[in-house]
Amino acid sequence: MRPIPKVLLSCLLCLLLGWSGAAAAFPDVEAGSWYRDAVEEMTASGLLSGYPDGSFRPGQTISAAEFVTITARTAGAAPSQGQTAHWAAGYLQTALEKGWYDWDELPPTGEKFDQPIPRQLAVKVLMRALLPERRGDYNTERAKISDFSQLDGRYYEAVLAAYAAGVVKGDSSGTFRPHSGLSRAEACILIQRAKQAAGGSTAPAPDPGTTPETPPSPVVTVQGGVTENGALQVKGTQLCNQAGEPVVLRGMSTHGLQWYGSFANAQSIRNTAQHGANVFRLAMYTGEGGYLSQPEAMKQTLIAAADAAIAQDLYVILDWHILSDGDPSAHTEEAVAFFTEMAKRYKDSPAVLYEICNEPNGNISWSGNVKPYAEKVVQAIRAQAPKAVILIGSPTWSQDIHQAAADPVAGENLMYTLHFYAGTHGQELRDRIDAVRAKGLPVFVSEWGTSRADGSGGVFLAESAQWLDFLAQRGISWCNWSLCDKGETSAALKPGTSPNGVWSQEALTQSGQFVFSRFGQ
Ligand code: IDC
Repeated sequence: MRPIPKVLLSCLLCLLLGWSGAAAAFPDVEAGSWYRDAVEEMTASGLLSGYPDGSFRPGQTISAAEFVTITARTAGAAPSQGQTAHWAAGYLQTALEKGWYDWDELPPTGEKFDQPIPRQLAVKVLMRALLPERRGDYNTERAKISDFSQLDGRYYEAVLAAYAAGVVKGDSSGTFRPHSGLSRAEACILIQRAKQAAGGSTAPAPDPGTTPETPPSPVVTVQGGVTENGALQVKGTQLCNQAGEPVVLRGMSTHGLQWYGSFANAQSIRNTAQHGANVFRLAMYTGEGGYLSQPEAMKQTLIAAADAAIAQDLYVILDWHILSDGDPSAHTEEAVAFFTEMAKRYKDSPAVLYEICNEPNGNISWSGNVKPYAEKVVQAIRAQAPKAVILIGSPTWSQDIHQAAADPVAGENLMYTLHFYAGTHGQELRDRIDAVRAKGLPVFVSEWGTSRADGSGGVFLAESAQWLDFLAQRGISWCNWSLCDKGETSAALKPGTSPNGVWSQEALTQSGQFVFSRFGQ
């Protein structure tokens, strides 16, 4: 394609986006129409204008380039150096750099710039640009959207927030039509509503986290990796960094290393880190063909993965994944030997956390089996790594944290794991978390899934979001089950995904898209 001459280009920009700042009376914007006020106000403030022939074309579908540019200007953002000669490349580059959308949604190479922007993407861009702190209560907002199931997981948060903020209002049938385009008139209304909800200011939108527009969550946490946070410690019920600031870890758990160890390789870990995770959990099954039947091989897989995670600046959890072997005290000796060796090996690394019993279950009790086991293993780890954070499970697949709260293990930097699956567990377990924290028990969600407890069914994204909002409010860390390509809904990767390549959004399952989009929140 021949490049457009610069003069013509700036002319086009003026006309389309109204750099003259003059309010135009558009013949095709009828008096009394539902969008007229919005169009007039935005034209008057110089954010928008019409076409060279004087028309506004309210019914025309807005392109991605137009929508993002107007949003960026409304947010007071400046254009950066674009990667192509497209008239909007500069603003789109800024939007990309600010994380208002991801590379694959609107590649900077420009092939989607002039296509209609899907409504779900438009809302994401708008909310991130103008109302980055807003969240929507899933129960209230989801009820307003009759075609909620059509939404892609990665847009879920933004759309709920947009409904909550009144930026999007359902039509009479309650549909949102996430994959359809927006007319220019509709876009104008949405942008104006977001601008008003943000306080009407056209000043640059604040960076999320520095000057939030809504009151901060009860716990303000830092993220970041090991270099930034150093050795972890537990203060009260809160996980903190070396400096004593509340910290939150969010990331993935592997599936069983004996089956899906390939997804614990350096490339898979790098992929996960690049999506914003700061922790990686290594699920080393003890039973089911795992460590107890092939200790050396499993240990080597685990060590290689732990080292790869550390190389990516991630915290790493060494998980003694008891499951079918429900009583941890049946193998105390093996666990003591294993954790002694690991703690010796990693005693100087601030990155390593020890999870000593994934999910005790069956005919066992806290006081008779789990606590005595935990005391011995904690002591063994402490002999090598006096300060490392240790995660302790509880009966009923790590749900009976109330039993641990009534009779905790003595010592510092100990946390208790709570596991949930969004299709199975809900309010009752959330209430339990609040109850044990009130008693001073620090909680770490070292495993949760978007599926039912059997790893399948769903996915239950609304319920998952409610859980993650709950955890974020309390500064509770989590790892999601699981990073593998098994054909089950809890898996983050579609079957056949290579552990050796970079993963596009298409490689991620519905669960994976949702979970990866929540590492930062
Ligand atoms: C599940 C896996 C599934 C596997 C099964 C048995 O998703 O593919 O066949 O284990 O090994 C847990 C466990 C975790 C379970 C997961 C889902 O910690 O090992 O994985 N789950 O069932 N606790 C609650 C749910």
